[in-house]
Amino acid sequence: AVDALPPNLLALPDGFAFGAATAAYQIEGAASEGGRGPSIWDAFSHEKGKTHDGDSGDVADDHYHRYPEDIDLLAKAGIKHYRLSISWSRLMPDGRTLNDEGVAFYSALLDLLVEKNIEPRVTLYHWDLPQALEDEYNGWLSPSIVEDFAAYAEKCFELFGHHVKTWTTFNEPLTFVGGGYGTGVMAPGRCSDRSRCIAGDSETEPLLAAHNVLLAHAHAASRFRARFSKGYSIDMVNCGWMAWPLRDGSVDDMNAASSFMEAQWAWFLDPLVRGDYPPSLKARAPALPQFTIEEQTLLKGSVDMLGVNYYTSRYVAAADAVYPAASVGDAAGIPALNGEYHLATTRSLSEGDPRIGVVGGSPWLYVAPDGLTDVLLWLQDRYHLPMAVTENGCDQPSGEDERDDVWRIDYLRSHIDGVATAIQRGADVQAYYAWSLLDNFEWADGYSKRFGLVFVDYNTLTRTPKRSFAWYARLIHAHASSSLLLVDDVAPGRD
Ligand code: GBH
Repeated sequence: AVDALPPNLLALPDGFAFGAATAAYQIEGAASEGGRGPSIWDAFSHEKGKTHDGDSGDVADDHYHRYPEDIDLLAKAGIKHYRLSISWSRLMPDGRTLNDEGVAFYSALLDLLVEKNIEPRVTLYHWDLPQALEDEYNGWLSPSIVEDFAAYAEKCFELFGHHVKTWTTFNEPLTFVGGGYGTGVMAPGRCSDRSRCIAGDSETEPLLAAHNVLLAHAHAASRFRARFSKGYSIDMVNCGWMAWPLRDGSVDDMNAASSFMEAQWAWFLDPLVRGDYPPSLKARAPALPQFTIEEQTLLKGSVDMLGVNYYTSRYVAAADAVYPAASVGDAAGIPALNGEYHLATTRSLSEGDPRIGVVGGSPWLYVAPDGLTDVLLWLQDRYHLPMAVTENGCDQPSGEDERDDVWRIDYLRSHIDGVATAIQRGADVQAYYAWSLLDNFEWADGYSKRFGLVFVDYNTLTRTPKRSFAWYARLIHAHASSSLLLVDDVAPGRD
């Protein structure tokens, strides 16, 4: 049945947390209200030709004004865990000076969540750097960012630490350094291609930005630990695909796949857990900056758990493999890390053969739930830390009914089942957050892609729960009461 719950649902331990996630710039709107300063995403989205139809987050879901309604939606679904991000330039319009209205907004939001018995998990940086810091010293490219970020983080800990126990410094550095400095398709839009970008060097800047992100994390985490201990945790959210060797039994492809996994995940996680970049990356990218001994000490062990965003997977072949041209691609648009492998969405050499999975509404999003299981096991094996799936979700192919979104239900069901399988095989996964609570501003794709459990009409800003919302509510209830049977019969809208 289309509304069936994940067969493995009850294999998820008691206390396993089901939540939903959002990010500030994607939902808040009110871009010039409440004393908010501009961020690099305001500047980027207002630049001609950077986003689909020139869309921006000026209004987005108007969550800034409608947050009580959105929190009510969480409460209605029985969602007890909510991942949100703070807009740095709303809290500190110039990156340093506290804005009382910004403090009041996040205090009210967090108060209401706690009042409704919903546990917030807060991300400090989901890509919206105060423009003032970009103007002053080129943001993440300058070592000056490290102290500014640490001071911002510390202020958030001080202001909101009584309500928030679980903190994330950064969301997906791989994505924002790749998009921001490699391909230039995300803010601040720097790259080497002068037909698209007025400044930048795609070879070196992603590596430098990532280096400063890691140092900023390490300093923020050390201040966090000076302030909090038991019951509190700090992490970074990383993302990537599972890379499976394309040709069964090919040692070259196995090496290519493992080197690809290290380029995506270990680029950030090796420094955070072990104190330094993975050797494979150092060998491949001579421009990779180096950490001093003191920096390595500060970095090592600076996360209490791992946040994992997962959407899709790829087959990976060695650079000399013969592959269908249509399936070639690179990962995050970071040339220094590419070139030694090819990515494919099919194992076959002939066009029209089955792909890794069906493709969703976004051309990169092939449905591969086994990839989630394998990513979690790969991370467990390498890092031995508790994990949370901090984002997982999809947009539906065009032509599918957006409110009767059985395609999305299918995606979520298979991936939650994939998490259960990973746990059964030894991964320590404690939470799962669906991306996203609401349809929202999907970065360069603007409002053309919808990932929400709740439909947002962008003319009226009316929220309408989709079928997947009711399904997720039922799943949470079934898991909490440890019974698939209990609620399977009362599903709304089943045929
Ligand atoms: C997440 O990134 C983000 O954290 C979240 O804000 C966003 O809304 C969500 O995904 C849905 O997209 O076109 O081949 O160059 C997911 C990782 C990395 C996926 C960049 C899309 C572009 C691939 N994203 N990627 S490609």
